[in-house]
Amino acid sequence: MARQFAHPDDIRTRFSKAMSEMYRTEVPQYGTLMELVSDVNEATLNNDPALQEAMLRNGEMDRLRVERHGAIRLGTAEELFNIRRVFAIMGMFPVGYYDLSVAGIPVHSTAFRPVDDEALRRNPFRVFTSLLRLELIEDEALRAEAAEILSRRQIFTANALKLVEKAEAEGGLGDADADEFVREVLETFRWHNDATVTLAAYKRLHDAHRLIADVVSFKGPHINHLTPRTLDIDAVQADMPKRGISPKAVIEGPPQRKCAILLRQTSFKALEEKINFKPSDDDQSSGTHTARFGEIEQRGVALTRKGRALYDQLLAQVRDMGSAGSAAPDYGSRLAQVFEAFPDTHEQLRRQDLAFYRFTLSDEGAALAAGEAAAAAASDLDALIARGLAQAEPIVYEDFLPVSAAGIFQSNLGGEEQKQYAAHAAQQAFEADLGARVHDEIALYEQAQQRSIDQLRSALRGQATKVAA
Ligand code: OOG
Ligand code: NI
Repeated sequence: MARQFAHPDDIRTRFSKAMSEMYRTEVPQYGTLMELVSDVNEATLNNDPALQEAMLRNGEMDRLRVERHGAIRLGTAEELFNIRRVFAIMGMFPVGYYDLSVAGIPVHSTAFRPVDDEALRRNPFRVFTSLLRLELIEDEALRAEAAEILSRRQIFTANALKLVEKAEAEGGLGDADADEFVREVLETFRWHNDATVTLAAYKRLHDAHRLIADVVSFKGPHINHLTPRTLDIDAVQADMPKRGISPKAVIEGPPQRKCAILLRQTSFKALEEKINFKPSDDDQSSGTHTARFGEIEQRGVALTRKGRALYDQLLAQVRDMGSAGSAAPDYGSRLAQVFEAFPDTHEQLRRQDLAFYRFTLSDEGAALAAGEAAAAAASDLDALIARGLAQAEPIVYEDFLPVSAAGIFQSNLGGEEQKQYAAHAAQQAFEADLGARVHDEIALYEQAQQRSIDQLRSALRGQATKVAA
């Protein structure tokens, strides 16, 4: 007889809830932000019945309340390998490869998240996970010192690793084990005021790059932010100061539009932490470190490869104009102006193959008589939509954007930090460390869209063969 296992989606929800509770006690501004986002979301839905209806229809309303992402930065290949095993138990898999070295940040990253429709609908919790690239530290002695410090730490509790092995061997975790797993894994993400290095060592690492100090000096990869999803990022950004939060000046990503695309994000510095460094004879042992910050995001429709290419091209154009000096209009105006070239109705986005949609039968479509259903099953999607027999719902973008992520990293690292690293993506090396290939995010959206088309056609064929009552 099959054993009863806790469902991975359920373990993920328990974990994401535990993480949110922990972060709320560690970073009080996170609690304030959650209240603001929830107020703005409620007001947005009340003012926009069509949005409310669409979200109810898509099953998006339930997930909105629990939706958030976090981020961690790891130090070694072994840590990355094991975090993949941990996340797999919660139904989270590596999606996408992000090379942040192009933006002067010595990491490369993936996002662990659910991949299938149902799991995403239940709880799309994601963790943006970066791996430090020690090979980008120029100073050989410092590189060796960092590697040596990292090799001595164990970021998982012995119990967490034991439960991972058990889950892998048996195919899942029972309910009590799942609870224990959540408690044990939470320890990996916890903040520690005690550094594992002396203040002098911290300073050396910090001088090489702030991020290197953040990864190497502590016992574990503390969760550095937890981001709720808002339905109106401009409203939240505007209201933040009223609640004592000061966001970075610029919202990353596309401009405000009628049809939201991809992802818009903004962040704020949350805390300067007091740190107890390892005592040493010639240095004091107390100091500070800024690790944790806050962030909000608004998600829009996922783009096809063609749509994404257009997005990247327009964003590059905005940035190039900026380097034209003081004659150039400010960033917000440039962004709005350049993005006028990006179609802004769902009809155009769909017909020009710029964005992904989930196709469903309308009530009229579902009520077609057998003969008409047979004809409808064979006709093309545009025709079905034009006749009101089917509708196209935007597929939400579930991933991240490298240029935006770089902006978020930069803002909490202190802004000015800009080391020049030669751009070099190393996806194969990353995957070797991870012990798995990362999913191609665009292929996942393509498949989701295709599944919906297949389901729609097969529903119509089913209707066609129904004997009239
Ligand atoms: C991750 C920054 C990237 C996002 O939402 O783009 C990120 C980090 O600072 O570790 O979280
Ligand atoms: Ni983030």
